[in-house]
Amino acid sequence: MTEKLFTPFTAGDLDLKNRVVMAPLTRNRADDETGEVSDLHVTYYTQRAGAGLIVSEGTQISPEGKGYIQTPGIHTPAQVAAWRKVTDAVHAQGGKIVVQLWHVGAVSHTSIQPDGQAPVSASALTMSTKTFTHDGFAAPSAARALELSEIPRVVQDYVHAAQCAKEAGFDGVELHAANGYLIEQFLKDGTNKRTDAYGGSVENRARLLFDVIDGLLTVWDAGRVGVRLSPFSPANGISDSDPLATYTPVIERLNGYGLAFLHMVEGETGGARIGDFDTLRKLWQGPYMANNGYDRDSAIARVAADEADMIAFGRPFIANPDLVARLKADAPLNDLDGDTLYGGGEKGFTDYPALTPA
Ligand code: 8OZ
Repeated sequence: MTEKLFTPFTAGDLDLKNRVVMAPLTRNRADDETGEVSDLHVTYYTQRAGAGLIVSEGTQISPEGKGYIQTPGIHTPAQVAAWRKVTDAVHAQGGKIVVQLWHVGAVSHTSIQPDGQAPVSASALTMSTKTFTHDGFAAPSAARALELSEIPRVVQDYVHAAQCAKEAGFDGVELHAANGYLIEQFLKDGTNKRTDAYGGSVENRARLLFDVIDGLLTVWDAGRVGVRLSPFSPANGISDSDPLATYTPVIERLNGYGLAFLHMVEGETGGARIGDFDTLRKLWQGPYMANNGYDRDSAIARVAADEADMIAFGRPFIANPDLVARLKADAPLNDLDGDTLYGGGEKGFTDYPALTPA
């Protein structure tokens, strides 16, 4: 019997050959100066094209949106040309790939920002987390609050990146609105202390999210735009005093857009499945992509029960390029090498073996 997890699914305008998604995974192997991906990325993503959908690693929309060394961008012609090799190669294997549009906000460091400037956020604050700099792990620098007058420029940076994504041949975009980065710094009340139209009420805190979505929809059809949320995650030291109160109206409003999918981090990335995400899941009427801590059995069961349409796997996809084939066959998985997650070259990136060598 073919489990539903392995059957085709249409997420908005995206026709997927199965419901197993490669989750976005930061690997820090892009050119630090230019933000370009390399031929190694072509190999890495092509090896994983058995996924129904690949969500690229977080990819910054602008120099200001960068928070870690060696992460790729999608805002220059050279970055577009480099990504084009990846998308062409994935498509040649019958895969689909969307780019994750990322602005880190305050999770950055002056040594990574253009001209050594302070990172930007909803409010003046310093995130309690670590970023990776040229000198190793470091606390983020103090961020300044974006001026009201600057917000249209930030939205325009997302629109520009979305246009670049189209030129690079992606099948769509995923807006990274999770894990303590810029959009979440506006959404959650632990980081948003603004007193203007972008702070205070949930409607105001969600204004940037919806401004950005409206901007993306000037470039892409809604059926090619997904959104990633992590309502309950304390990632990067973020907090909200009442996640259900914040995210209930957000999800209700997202329902009206006809988006390709909602990608929900159910709990904390790489950590516990905390929070009442089931309540939020029931509010969502579109394609639902569940993420966090799934294994073969739980993924098969959740999709079979119609509680999720797609399951995004992160770490299993790092160590198993042919994850879908292995899950189908109930074959053993390779172990993950924790020392080669971030930075370096092909070791731990493109050298994990497939069951059947390509
Ligand atoms: C791990 C290391 C650096 C960044 C996220 C983009 O949590 C990330 C990330 C994860 O969404």
